[in-house]
Amino acid sequence: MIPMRDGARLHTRIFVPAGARTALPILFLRTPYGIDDSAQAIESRYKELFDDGYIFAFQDIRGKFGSEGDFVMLRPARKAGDSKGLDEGTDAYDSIEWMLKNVPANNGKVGMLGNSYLGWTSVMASLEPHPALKAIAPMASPADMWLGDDFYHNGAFRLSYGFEYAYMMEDGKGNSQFAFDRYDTYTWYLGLGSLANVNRDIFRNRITTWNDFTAHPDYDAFWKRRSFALDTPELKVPTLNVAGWWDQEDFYGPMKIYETLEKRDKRGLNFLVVGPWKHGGARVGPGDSLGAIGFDSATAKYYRERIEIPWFAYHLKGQGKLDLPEALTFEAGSNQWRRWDTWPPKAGVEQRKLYFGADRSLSFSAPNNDAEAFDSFVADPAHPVPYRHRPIQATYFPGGSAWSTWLVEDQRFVDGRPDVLTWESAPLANDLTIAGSVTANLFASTTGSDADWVVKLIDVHPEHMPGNWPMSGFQLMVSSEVFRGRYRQGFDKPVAIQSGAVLPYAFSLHTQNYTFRKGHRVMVQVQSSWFPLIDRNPQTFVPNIFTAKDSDFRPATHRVYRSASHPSHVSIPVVSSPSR
Ligand code: PG9
Repeated sequence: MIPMRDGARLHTRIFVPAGARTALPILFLRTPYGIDDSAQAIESRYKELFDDGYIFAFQDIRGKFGSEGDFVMLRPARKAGDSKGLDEGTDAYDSIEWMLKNVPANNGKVGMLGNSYLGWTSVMASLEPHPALKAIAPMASPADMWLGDDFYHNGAFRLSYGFEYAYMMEDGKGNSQFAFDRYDTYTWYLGLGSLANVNRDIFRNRITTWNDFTAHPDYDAFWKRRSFALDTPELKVPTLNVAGWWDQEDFYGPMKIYETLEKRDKRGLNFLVVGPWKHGGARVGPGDSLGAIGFDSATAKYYRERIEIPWFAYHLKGQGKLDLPEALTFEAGSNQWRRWDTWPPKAGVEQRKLYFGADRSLSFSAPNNDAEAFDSFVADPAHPVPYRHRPIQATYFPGGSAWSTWLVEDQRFVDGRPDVLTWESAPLANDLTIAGSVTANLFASTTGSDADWVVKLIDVHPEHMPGNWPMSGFQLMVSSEVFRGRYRQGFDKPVAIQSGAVLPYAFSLHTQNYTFRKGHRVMVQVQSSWFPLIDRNPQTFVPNIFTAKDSDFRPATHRVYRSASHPSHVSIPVVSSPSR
């Protein structure tokens, strides 16, 4: 029980390798998920590091499991220079101070690491760091819960995750799984009706984070205060940012943290590694495949052995040298690691527009039709498009949920739906490699007064693959995102959409490094629901969707335009120099 400056004591388990012949550095992990399994953890997911010679310290953060004090979801960092405040940074600082004095045979150097919430506690510790904190390797740390991480994306609320995670963390001091009365949560969430029913019938105002969702639907000071970008000081601690292209929870976060720190990195301490991983995928297993997609090599093992071990050995033991480019990305499709001196790359890449065309075609040729051509569909909140195959198990369903690999599911399961629009290219004559920013640029209208727009960039495998029938015609989502229409004039000011008006919606589908192979086709799909990942947009403007009435949810007809004056497209970063 390590005492903090305010007297609260934090439950910590420390493992010192038996018979170590030299003083060792400490690797420190701070978690809200419990530390009872830490002995197994150093024998499994941290084994390579432990075998390389480290003291491991695992700590329950304030208010969780064995630690005293109150848990605050993503406790905001105290203002710079605030010497009285408490946050995850001060708790890390006080713990490091105590460990240096009390843990036998430590070498005075500390590193921090961990996935997601643990990545975030590592990043928080590095803002006003203890001088002994010499390196961190945060994996999939969230950076902004409203713009792009676990709880919302561009204002669209991540219903299943937000509901289940808030309950898990705040129903008690440990972790609780919400007890759904059925296996397919799609029907459960649909039966819930308006989100106003959550507090009325289920949570009864007991779950603080849910109350915060309800009170702060827009991007207000509450969320900005929790955003990483705010007040970030000059980077002092060497930081290896780790992200996964198919991270179903926090991809925005590590990319945003890398980008933000890069602007504050005067000494070249900031690095980026992105692999073909699900959330935390680099931590366990070989990483030679994800779902049905193969990568030809053990990418996660490569990360752990060739990147993470040398990273900490260099910074905490003064061993070896660093052979890291500014950014290292795994290019799925060609299945190669690529080294970049900036991310996104500035040279050798040309931003090209993939236009939606007539007869569901997709090409680099802009439409030249004067008439207002469009494709349309009816979006009915009573029948939202599922985001993954049903049955949709609870997010962390004990014994297995398809949650962790949903981003690589074959999109054919929705391709035929009348409320999913699809445009597809001819088979590619050559490999097409992208590296950098993918952006959606829609011109769209609705008969309602609010609407969500989901855009997916997809690699369609050839239909005839006799050597590999299961992959024939497979539709792999390469980039995707959702945008809640009411925020098109600013995330802090929701405004109604004028019925029938053709309006531009431009939003990022993040960065990607991927090769569409010769013979494959490129596809874009547009739909307006992704349920229950994203809550249903009532399609009738109401000031706060969390308090909408059931009668506000109404079908609407959406149009996506593809004319010379309204050329909807997806912009992709085409690598122009194939001779890498
Ligand atoms: N994605 C998880 C998370 C949720 C909320 C806040 C921070 C992180 C996690 O895996 O820890």
